[in-house]
Amino acid sequence: MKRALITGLTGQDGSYLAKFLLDKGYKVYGMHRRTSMDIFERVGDIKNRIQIVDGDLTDTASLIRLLREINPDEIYNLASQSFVPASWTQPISTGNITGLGVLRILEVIRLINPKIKFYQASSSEMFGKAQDNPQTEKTPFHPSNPYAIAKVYGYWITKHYKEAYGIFACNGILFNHESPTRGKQFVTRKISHSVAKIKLGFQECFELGNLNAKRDWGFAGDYAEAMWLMLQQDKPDDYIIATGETHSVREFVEEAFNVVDMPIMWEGEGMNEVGKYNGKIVIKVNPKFYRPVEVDCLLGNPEKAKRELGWEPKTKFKEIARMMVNYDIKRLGEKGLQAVDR
Ligand code: NAP
Ligand code: F7E
Repeated sequence: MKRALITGLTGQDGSYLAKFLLDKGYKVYGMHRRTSMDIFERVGDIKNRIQIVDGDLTDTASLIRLLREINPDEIYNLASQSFVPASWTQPISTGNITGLGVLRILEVIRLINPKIKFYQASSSEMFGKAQDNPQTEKTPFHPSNPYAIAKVYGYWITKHYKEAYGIFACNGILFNHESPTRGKQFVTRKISHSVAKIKLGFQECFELGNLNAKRDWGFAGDYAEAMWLMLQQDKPDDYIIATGETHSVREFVEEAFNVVDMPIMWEGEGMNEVGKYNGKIVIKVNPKFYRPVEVDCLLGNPEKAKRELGWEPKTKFKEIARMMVNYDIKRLGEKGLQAVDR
């Protein structure tokens, strides 16, 4: 039985990957940092089949202990401070977790067992003000926020440990991927949750930032398989994981409202733009949600992953919006606003 250690178990991707690896017959260890509340909602259904272990990417001693105790065959490093706006308000901890955290694990692998295979959750945010369109594995990085800059460090230190010490280390350069369990701060889930609240009469209107930003949005459930495939190849390499389609925040809003049969009309411009349904304002723009530097458009070319890993995205844009809105409607209906709107 192969053993895999996942950092970031409690996050969106951690839960999808844990389920995927359990289905493949792995013994799964999920790293969890101490929190004051129970945060295992995403892994509730598989919690009893996973070994939950304590550790923190900022605490090298905890990583040494874990690698000695578990001696995993594979490590998937999904833990990070992953919310871009928080990387401006907490730039140093973002650099420490998202950037230096990668080095800590790699160094512990090198010292304890350099045969452990390592997956690093790299990000399309590294392309930032993108130099090519679509972006490929050869596109130069131009990161535009402290999160992306920390990810660039993580990317290069992963490559360096492969080149310098022969560690089987891969970067998955994943474009945005969403799901019903996406954090509610991220734009797609903020929209699906708000649309559900409006549809059920809990709320009248919600606010967004830049409606024109474009992202290549895929489904997190499809992307977990790509992470695993990278570590099953003969040689370690880096891969773009994307859908090859880009859509604006505005399109996601329209699609989410279409799911509940509430077609939106846009009126006005810039900060004064509003979205209306049946003459009533349901969306406003608030400059509070604008970023000091925006990444305007990301679009990935997943050809290499298709060719070499045999991986392809299965879930289309409209299906993702439908899945998310329907999930939020069901959850709000069953649990009520107070239970879910924390
Ligand atoms: P997420 O939902 O924000 O989950 C992040 C995870 O990291 C959580 O389990 C969190 O624990 C954990 N974590 C944060 N700081 C930690 C620390 N100091 N020590 C140990 N664990 C820590 O992120 P996600 O969407 O699943 O993304 C997974 C990874 O892929 C992240 O590295 C992200 O940057 C990267 N990525 C994501 C996307 C995307 O579109 N989702 C795209 C490209 C790359 P708590 O639950 O305790 O906070
Ligand atoms: O923003 C715009 C915002 O926060 C997407 C992380 O998983 O993917 C994610 O980073 C876009 C941006 O994700 C609001 O300005 C408009 O252009 O959902 P997001 P992100 O910043 O793209 C990458 C690949 C990662 O690696 C990250 O870890 O939407 N936007 N209005 C808004 N965004 C938010 N959050 N809230 C708004 O109200």
